[in-house]
Amino acid sequence: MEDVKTRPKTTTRTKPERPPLWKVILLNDDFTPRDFVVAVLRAVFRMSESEAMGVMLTAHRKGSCVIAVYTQEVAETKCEQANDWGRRTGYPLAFTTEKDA
Ligand code: TYC
Repeated sequence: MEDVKTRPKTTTRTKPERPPLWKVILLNDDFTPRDFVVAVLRAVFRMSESEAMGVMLTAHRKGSCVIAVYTQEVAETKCEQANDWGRRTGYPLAFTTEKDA
């Protein structure tokens, strides 16, 4: 019985790294109708009417507005979808992505 060896438990746990986040940014322009910007924000970014209105007005007044942060792939996909809406209608509506600090 004295010979029974127990192995010390040496499990090392490494915390999974959080994936870096990317911002999706709405850029102002002088031509896209406000209602259209709101409609795109609602459809692509699932915003309520009042959220979309707030974001649109911030971009309109300040030149740009951060909409949300996602993992890089989601940010890029949403940004592309939103830019497609503008392209299809001929408005210069533009969204861009940027790595979060
Ligand atoms: N500035 C546009 C106008 O006056 C409206 C607008 C707001 C366009 C925000 C783009 O990201 C934007 N019709």
